[in-house]
Amino acid sequence: MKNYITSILFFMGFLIVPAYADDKSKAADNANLYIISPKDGETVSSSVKIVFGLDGMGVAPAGIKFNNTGHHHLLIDVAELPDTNSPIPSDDNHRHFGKGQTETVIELDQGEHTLQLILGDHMHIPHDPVVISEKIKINVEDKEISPQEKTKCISNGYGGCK
Ligand SMILES: [Cu+2]
Repeated sequence: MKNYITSILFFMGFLIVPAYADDKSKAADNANLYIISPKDGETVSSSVKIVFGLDGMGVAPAGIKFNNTGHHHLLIDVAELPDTNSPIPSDDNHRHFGKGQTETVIELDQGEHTLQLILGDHMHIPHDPVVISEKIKINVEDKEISPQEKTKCISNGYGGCK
């Protein structure tokens, strides 16, 4: 009788534990996600161009289920990773690139910011194991004004732009 109950418990445990793990999209063994630009510690202007790097896997738009692919998610100033068994949240700090983009330009306030990339599958759920980049820190300074813009401001009689 005791054996019987043990077997049932064992069997139930077997059913419950791997259930979600099996559903997750598998990452390629050699997957490597990284931020090409800006560099860690770089000082940039408030319009920041960010270039995503991914080796060992491919990029596919959201909704397209294809082995060894995913789409980029940019985590801006995210201190604590969201639950990696659920779809990545979508807000100002968690940006999705569901069309398969591999770069973007974002506006950031002056000061220090962190950037990190995480790959999500067709359902926006991180892979197993999670494909994530190192977190980099950048420093954002005042927006630079282009020479053309400066000339325009001077010719408008403002004596230059602030
Ligand atoms: Cu997504």
